[in-house]
Amino acid sequence: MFQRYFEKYTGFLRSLKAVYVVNNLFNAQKLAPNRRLYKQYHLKKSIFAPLGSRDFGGVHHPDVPWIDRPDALEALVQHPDFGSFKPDVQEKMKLFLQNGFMVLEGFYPPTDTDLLNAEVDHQLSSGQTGFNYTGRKIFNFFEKSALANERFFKNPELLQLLSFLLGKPVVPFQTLNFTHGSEQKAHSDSIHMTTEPPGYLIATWTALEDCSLENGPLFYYPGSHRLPYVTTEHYDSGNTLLTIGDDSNKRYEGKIAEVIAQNKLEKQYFLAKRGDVLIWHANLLHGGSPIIREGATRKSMVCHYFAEGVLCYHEISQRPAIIGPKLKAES
Ligand SMILES: O=C(O)CCC(=O)C(=O)O
Repeated sequence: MFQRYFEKYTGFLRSLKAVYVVNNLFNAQKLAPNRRLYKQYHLKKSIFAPLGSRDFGGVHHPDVPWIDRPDALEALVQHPDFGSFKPDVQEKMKLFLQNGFMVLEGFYPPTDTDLLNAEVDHQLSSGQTGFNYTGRKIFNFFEKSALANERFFKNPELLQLLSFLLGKPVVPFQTLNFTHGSEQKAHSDSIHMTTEPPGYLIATWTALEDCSLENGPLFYYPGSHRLPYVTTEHYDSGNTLLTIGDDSNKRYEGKIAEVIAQNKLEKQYFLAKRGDVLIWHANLLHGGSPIIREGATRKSMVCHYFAEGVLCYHEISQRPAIIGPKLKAES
């Protein structure tokens, strides 16, 4: 109930770390597995307290995801399960190491995307679902739609591929549905969904209608996933002991704009066809382009997955991620 209200709330309370601590206490059971992880990562603090990259003192656990290691390509082709993927997917995985993303063209047939669009429209118009505080995102639609949950979020073929890429089983964490482009500035998901060790997040972006340069397509910077992770330690977040800096996210986006300019990164647009699925690396810089044609829709769905057994938190809002048992893969 509180959670539902807070999803839409944009005011001052969002900046108070104490509010998240209270929410953590309400979710004590879901946070309990973190006790073991805090010990493992030598974190000497309560599992209910705020949590951020600063707590790790700049020293990361040596478990680097296998796709980010220098010998990744060799390890990939020699992996005993590599041969179980179709040849075209194998080639895409090799490019994933280099680019930080891959596209599965026409992964979903039009019947699936039509059904999901109809469910989103129906639930929006009947008030069963709505946009969160951003005004653009329908948060965790999978909780209200068996189709979104089973066919899209927990699609067995995707779960297998994502788990293979991360080298650990994935834990489905959250979904975001869009009816219009996000127009979100370039960012890496790792600032919003962070892991220790870093890099144990992966995401899918599914086109539920065709994209063009006019309806705010997704964009990304190939290869940017190899740059160092940017955390609140790398820009002036405005965070204090008790509060999250008011415009921490805006300042972060400013920092990322600098990183893009310094590294002369080249932007590419994802002019997706309905049913295409893009998979991106935790640290790939990406965002949503401006909507050129006023009112143009751009229906899409984003799914985020953590790896099992790592510590998950939210670096911008400095709090542990709450991963409910019902969010876990059913298998
Ligand atoms: O779909 C978009 O426009 C961007 C989505 C995005 O950046 C995200 O979910 O992290």
